[in-house]
Amino acid sequence: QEARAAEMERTFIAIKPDGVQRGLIAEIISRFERKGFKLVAIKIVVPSKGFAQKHYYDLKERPFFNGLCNFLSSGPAVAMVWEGEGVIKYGRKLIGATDPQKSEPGTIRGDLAVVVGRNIIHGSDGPETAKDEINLWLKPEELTSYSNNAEKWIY
Ligand code: FUP
Repeated sequence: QEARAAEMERTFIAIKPDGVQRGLIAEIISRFERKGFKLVAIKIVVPSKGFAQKHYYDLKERPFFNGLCNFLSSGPAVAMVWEGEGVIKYGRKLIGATDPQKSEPGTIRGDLAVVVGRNIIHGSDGPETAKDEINLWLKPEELTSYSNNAEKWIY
């Protein structure tokens, strides 16, 4: 059990300021939790503009970059690390397509958001970005590793 937990995949998930202001924290956490993924880190932070620019560095040439960084730094966000088999890819599935007009019903963005500039949640798009984003948002001591009773039924 311990050995398995140690090698389990992790992803970075953030509830953006719009999700927090709209009271969707519990709704979003609930979807990951009910699926069978495990929350191993969580905190609420107001990202600075500079921090938002670091987070979205890969998009720095895009026309919406400045607005996007202003938005991410406009209020409290919830930074989380979720753990589980396939959590990076399946987490993206739970979240849905970037543009909520194109996200399927049943997904977080499909059910809860309307426009791309206010799409309420972020999720790492691959193993490398997951590692980078976890390191950017969280200190090593903020990450936990634990077993729970559910996982012997999930796996
Ligand atoms: P995603 O990984 O689904 O969050 O999508 P991207 O990394 O491509 O985009 C990051 C954020 O930029 C999106 F969440 C919203 C914003 N964005 C826009 O505002 N306009 C666009 O055309 C594309 C993305």
